[in-house]
Amino acid sequence: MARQSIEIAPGAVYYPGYLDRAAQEALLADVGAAIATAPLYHPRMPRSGKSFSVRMTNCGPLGWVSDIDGYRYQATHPETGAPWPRIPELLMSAWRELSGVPFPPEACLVNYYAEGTRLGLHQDRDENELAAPVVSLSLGDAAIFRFGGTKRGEATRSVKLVSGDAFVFGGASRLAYHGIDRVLTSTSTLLPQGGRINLTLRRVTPAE
Ligand code: MD6
Ligand code: FE
Repeated sequence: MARQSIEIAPGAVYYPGYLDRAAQEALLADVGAAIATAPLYHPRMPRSGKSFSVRMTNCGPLGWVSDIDGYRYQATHPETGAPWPRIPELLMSAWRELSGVPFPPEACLVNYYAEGTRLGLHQDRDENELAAPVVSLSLGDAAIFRFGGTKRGEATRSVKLVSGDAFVFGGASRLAYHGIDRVLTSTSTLLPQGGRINLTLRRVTPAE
């Protein structure tokens, strides 16, 4: 299918409306099943131990976790001790279509934003395969996504991400700072409870 894509910065490509409503519903059902086995929880910040306002879980052989000891990838859920569920096939096919790399992702971080939650400006740099982009998909309420340069303090711009949008962060933008300033409540009917889900697919270990 021909898809609209907008290069926001070198290597940072935005695909508005990547998933149609039926695909969003199918993906939401898969993500709901994953959350039923790997419940959303509030990670804690390194050092301070303060909770993130966003709740998280993961799918895939590895999952990103954060606690008082730091950020890392691990194979099991920090609260249940169980392996993370598989990455849904719809996400694997999005990765094949959008990532531009011939190897599979290993982690899918699931972020859930209830009303009033946000995610501070950060880099995704806990992966050891920076040749692979991070592929992001959004479901539910719209959000204001802030995107900057690879150094803190560089100019930023904002993009409104709505349900079904994809965003690929690779190349010169792989280590760009980004975050979610706010969620625009009641702007989508996809999630019965409201709020926003963001899914980010990552390759964690070196591919070769
Ligand atoms: C979010 N996204 O959209 C947060 N990270 O809720 C991210 O932190 C992110 O969208 C790396 C690459 C793409 C992203
Ligand atoms: Fe990120």
